[in-house]
Amino acid sequence: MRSIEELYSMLQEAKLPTESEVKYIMQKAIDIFSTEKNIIYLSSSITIVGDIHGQYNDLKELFCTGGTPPDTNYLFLGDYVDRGPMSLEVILLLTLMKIKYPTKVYLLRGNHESRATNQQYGFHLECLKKYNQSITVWLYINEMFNYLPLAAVIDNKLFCIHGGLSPLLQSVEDIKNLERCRDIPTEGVMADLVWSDPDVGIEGFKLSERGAGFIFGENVIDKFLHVNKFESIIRAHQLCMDGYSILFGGKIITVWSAPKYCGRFDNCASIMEVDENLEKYFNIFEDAESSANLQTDEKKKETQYFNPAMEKYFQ
Ligand SMILES: [Mn+2]
Repeated sequence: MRSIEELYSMLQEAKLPTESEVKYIMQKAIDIFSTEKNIIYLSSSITIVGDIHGQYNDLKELFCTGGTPPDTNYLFLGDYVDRGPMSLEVILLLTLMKIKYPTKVYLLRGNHESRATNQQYGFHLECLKKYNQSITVWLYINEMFNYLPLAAVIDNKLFCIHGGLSPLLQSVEDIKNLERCRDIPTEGVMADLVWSDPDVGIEGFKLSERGAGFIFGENVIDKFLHVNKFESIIRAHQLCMDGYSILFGGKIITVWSAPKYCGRFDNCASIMEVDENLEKYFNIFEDAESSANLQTDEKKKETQYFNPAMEKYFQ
């Protein structure tokens, strides 16, 4: 059995551990996630990352852009697996990063960190293919997913989740009481947190066309922010062509971190840096392939400062 240090170095080069090493990694991760509550309370400065979806090479590009822990604090908003070709490498690298730097790296659960979902959208097949038709690795990793926390709060002001709000959710206290260490149910607060989406032009909640969760309007967001004394909701879960989207004057922000999503979209990706004053900066990055084609000196790491007055240009 190799050490965590050795396994971490291997994953930097996309080399996969053995089945029993995956079991060992997941057990260590479960030990750490078990000590975290349903909502984790964090402090700025911190960099927030949206969906990755198995795009390992682009994740490496993300770390080139945003720095690596322990120099940068990270909060990942979920959806590490499915769709892309290297879900195993992504989730193993991030899990090892969590084990190595448990107070510098935080991982939330997305709707794809669920057996029912990742059996359908690529992760299950990838595990079988890379582990000689054995289902064991897929089972170990899904067991770990059951321990991922559901939400984070930064400086008591920014409420962070994968998806969105729930009609059954009044206060954050309702999240604290959830029995989270299980697969994501098809309905209820836990499901809605990872499945829901904000929408313009609607009032209240409507059932989502995704088949789980809800879409919700500005009045829902206003009420939730007011009741819980938060400034903004930071979430992922929806593809943004610019890498991020800002709705309702910044009351809800979507961060998307999978460039050229699935190889089918020509979208940018971003990570959102939150500084000590809760100022937000979107660090835009390209997919690994496009980035490699650029000469280093012309490589442009674009940072955009979030100014609510410019919201209309961003949508
Ligand atoms: Mn999602």
